[in-house]
Amino acid sequence: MHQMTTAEATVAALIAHGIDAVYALPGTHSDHLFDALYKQKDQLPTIHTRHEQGAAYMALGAALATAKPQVYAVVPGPGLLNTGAALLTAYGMNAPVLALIGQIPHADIGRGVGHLHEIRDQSGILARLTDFSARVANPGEAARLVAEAFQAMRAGRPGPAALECAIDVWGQRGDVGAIAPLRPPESSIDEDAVVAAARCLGASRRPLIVCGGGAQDASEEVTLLSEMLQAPVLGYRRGRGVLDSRNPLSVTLPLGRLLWGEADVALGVGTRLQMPQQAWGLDDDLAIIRIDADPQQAARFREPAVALIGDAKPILRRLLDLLPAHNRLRESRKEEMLERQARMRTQLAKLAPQIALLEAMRAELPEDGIYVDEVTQLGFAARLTWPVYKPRTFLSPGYQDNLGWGFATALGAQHARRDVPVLAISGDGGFLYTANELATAMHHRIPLVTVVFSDGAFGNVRRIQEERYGNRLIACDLTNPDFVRYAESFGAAAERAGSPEQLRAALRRAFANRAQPTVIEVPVGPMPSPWEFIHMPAVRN
Ligand SMILES: Cc1ncc(C[n+]2csc(CCOP(=O)(O)OP(=O)(O)O)c2C)c(N)n1
Ligand SMILES: [Mg+2]
Repeated sequence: MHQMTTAEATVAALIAHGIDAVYALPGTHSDHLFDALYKQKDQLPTIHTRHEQGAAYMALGAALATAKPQVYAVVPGPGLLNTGAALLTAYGMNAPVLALIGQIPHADIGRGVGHLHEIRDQSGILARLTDFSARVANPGEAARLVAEAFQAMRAGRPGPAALECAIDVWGQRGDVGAIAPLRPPESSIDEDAVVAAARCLGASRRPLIVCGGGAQDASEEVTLLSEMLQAPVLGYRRGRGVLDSRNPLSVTLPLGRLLWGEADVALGVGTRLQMPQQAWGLDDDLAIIRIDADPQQAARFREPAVALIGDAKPILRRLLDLLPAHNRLRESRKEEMLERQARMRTQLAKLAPQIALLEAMRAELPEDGIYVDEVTQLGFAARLTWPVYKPRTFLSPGYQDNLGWGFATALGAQHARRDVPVLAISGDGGFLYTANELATAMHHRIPLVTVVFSDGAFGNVRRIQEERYGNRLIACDLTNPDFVRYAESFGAAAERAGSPEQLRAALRRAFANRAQPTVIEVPVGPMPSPWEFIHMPAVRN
């Protein structure tokens, strides 16, 4: 037993769980916590931002880039709500982000007295936003609750967790027992189900593998399985990079949809399988096998032929052991897939302006460099055409498609992964959501490279108004700052690039500069619509 404050015990528990940074914005409700962080600042640096959303997005980006849990700390009420979109996105992306949130004095919680930053039912709000949340009520339970939060972030379907603590409780001193992680829960593999999956896949004539974010740490296994089955692997936003894009069996939309239409067995790995099942259709000629950490998810649209519940990697390992005994002889689909990919590229060439800029960026971002996506014309096209060579190098916001997430998320990715370059792309609309965090990039010397495509509009919204609403344009034109001068005013490196060639040259300079963040503005015009390649009609029914 040690005598410690709640805050000291919490910080010691974070360190015991391997946390090496806390993304944070202080305030009076967390003064004791920040004092405890001060005392451990060599082991556990605090990275402060200029807005709470920046702290939460940075934790999210760090979690996505490292596959490890990350932590942010903010004041209650407005501080918490300022992190709301990031916490929601972390939930949607199953990202292990721990939110440490302040609270008003313990004795007044729930009384509606009007304390600074008081918010009605904060614990109820946290419980809606996460699958695990708790209030730390004394120093003795801090370490245990931190350990439970970390366990919950990894058990079953991963995701964020939240701990709140009252302003007076952070500073309370008391006896603190063991500060250590809990053992991960035992997981077992349903052997009968794996045999059934091996039989079904082994007998299939046209298998398809669909990957989501839950497959990111099973790249090797998916690659081997795809080879064994000669099965194409579809990844769209979160599943990109599980199978290297240079592999002819690696597909995105819209080729994936055609393959869905032809498949007799589809294996979903760590994916909601929402678009294929809801938009592309289901029929009795398609057997679905699911590998998912969440049993409810696996059966959401239709009871699958086989459900394998648990972590994808060990389940796929077992499947790879069993499959050879059941697998039919298969001819290589390499030539067929190369030919179909080439044909699809001709169709996608409709997106030529986006593709030329994306190719320029891909040519300069090293193979293991991390691309962080945004809800922009370039982003929509990147999801279809950007070649991804390694898992966790294509960070896209999943079904929240949360405009403005990108820059601060990329900042977190670059902070946590100093060893590789990180490239954030953004429209002029999305960038200004968190562009203030350029100050954070300067202060903490984070050499993120950002490309801002400025068309003076919420271009996506504008095109929809033009094409579908008789050109009645509303709330879509933007008055921009001079992005180069704006970035320079923070001390960042900045330049303007007027063509794909100029963008390449600017990026080469930017990636060579590890001392500073860089912003490159690329003025662009209206771009062709990507929707025919994304919102596609059913191919089965
Ligand atoms: C949080 C959030 N708010 C609003 C939207 C709706 N939305 C989707 S794209 C878009 C415009 C994006 O503009 P910009 O970043 O400039 O990219 P562009 O379309 O011009 O390439 C908007 C407002 C969204 N996806 N997320
Ligand atoms: Mg724009």
